[in-house]
Amino acid sequence: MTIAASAPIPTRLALHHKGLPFAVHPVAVSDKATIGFSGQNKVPILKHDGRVIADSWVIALYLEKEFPDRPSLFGGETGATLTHVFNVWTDRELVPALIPYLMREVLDCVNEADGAHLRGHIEGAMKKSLEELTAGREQAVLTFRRKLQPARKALEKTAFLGGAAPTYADYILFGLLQWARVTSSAKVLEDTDVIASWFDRVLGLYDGVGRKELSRAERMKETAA
Ligand SMILES: N[C@@H](CCC(=O)N[C@@H](CS)C(=O)NCC(=O)O)C(=O)O
Repeated sequence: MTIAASAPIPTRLALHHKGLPFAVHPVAVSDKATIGFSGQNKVPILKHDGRVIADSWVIALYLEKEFPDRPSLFGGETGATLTHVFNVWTDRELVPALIPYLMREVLDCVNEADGAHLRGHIEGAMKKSLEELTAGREQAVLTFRRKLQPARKALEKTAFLGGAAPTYADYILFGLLQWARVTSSAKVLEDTDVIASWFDRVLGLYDGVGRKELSRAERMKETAA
């Protein structure tokens, strides 16, 4: 099983959850030739048994169907339906809320071609220039934290969004916050936030695969040393 990805965090955690071996092939966001075989232009893309599956949500459904005897990603059909709602909510509400806060630093982490590609993509989607988006970043992070309130309420009661153990919903939200951790040294969550404790728990899952990915601050420290 292989995945082509630049930031395929929920997909990677889903594969660990299922206990499946896999290899990751990183692809630059502007490099559309390499992923042309998939018939679309985004990552992650999963290759398994001669099949090619794109879109993280479609991949999660595929893994659940193909590997029903492995730990469930959703906890049944009702769980799958609710997780889909959570996935759409995260994509439509949380991602655009976080982008103004992070985008300037995200662009620092990529090469010129990817930077130009991402800038065009984000400015088109958000209908604002990067400079306008960045000007509102301090307000944006407050809005983002407020939007996390449903997850915060749930995590006051349970260790994971999935309950006592993690499910795919945890990986969806973790993916967004891990993207922030890796690309930005800005503080997305307050230390006392119950979501910060949950995030730390998810960083430690599967022998700490999340934690092994260096944060922006850790990378900067290594470069300075
Ligand atoms: N809904 C899709 C979104 C995929 C997506 O936006 N992927 C980003 C990287 S995380 C990408 O490939 N961006 C390249 C581009 O937009 O050209 C999914 O969850 O897989």
